[in-house]
Amino acid sequence: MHIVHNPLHRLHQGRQEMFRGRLVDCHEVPDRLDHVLAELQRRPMGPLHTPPDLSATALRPALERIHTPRYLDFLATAWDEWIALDPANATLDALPSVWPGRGMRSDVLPTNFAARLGLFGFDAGTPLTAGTWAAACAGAACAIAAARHVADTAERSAFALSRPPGHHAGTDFFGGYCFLNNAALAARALREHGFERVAVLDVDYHHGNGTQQIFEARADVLTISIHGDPRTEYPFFLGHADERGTGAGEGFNLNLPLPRGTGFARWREALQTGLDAVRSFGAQALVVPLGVDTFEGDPISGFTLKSADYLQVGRAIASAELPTVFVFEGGYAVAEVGINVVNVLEGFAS
Ligand code: SP5
Ligand code: ZN
Repeated sequence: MHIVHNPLHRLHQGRQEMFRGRLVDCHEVPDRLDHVLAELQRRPMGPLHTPPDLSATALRPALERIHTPRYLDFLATAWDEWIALDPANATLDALPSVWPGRGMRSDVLPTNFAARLGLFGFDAGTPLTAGTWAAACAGAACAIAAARHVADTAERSAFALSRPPGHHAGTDFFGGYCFLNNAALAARALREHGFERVAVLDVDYHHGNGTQQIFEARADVLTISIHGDPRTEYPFFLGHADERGTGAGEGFNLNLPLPRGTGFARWREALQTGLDAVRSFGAQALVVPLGVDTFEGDPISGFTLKSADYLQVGRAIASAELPTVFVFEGGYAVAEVGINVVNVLEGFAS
């Protein structure tokens, strides 16, 4: 398997996120990725690569295929604007605290920075830091490089080991620890490199709301997400079973919400339902936003998968027999995240 990792990921290092009226330490920490790298050194799945050009400038045309220019412009300059407000802000992260609620406007771009932060960000749990933009661009470059490798070579699988994660980020919003939608960028790259129909099968604990929003009106990308029921689980406001896509995309989104407490037997059935949909759709390539926050020990999630189960997850995904791009997403039991991710890859390769 071709593995592309983000050497700049540590530049994104949030300090705190809002939880129940307090700022608590961030769950999405750089050590997560380094645990996966360490496990890949113990159990190599293939050579490690880094994309030759990680710069925002090189990436901009590819990013604009998924994200809006005004959103990208905001992200690119946000940190400079934040410290221009007050030099003391250099030791703080930027978190939104005001949002355009229903009946208010998001078409007019405010001059005020806090207002723009809330216009583009949908939660107070996703700190924007000094290195966020550079890290997110490099991570997106990894996802695109992984997709191109699968499209351009005989090797049929790749893993983009990048952070920050991406599946909560939409065309023009960040949230859920995500800024650029790496999996959507990979799907788009596959579409542009010869695959007419691409499926995204999101196995992260949380609904992939950004990916759904990006592709909801399209028939060429089938989006599927298996996740905690949004009635009780983040991101709460999308991910219900009755969301089937819109317009030309009607019938090309499948949500498989499961109750908090769901174990592997039931989760595995949902995965099979997803894989059946991938097959009926006639997908020619597959993108798997790979979160392992379905793990029993995850501090912010509610499913009970065990480490050994992830070998079976990998095997089941391989049964689709498709060119496959895995993209790293969530998983916050830091000590086990490497074992769980590499178990999926090993099960897939076996
Ligand atoms: C990519 C991904 O998995 N994003 C998940 C974002 C979840 N954000 C909200 C989590 C709030 C949980 N806070 C629990 C704190 C317990 N100490
Ligand atoms: Zn998640």
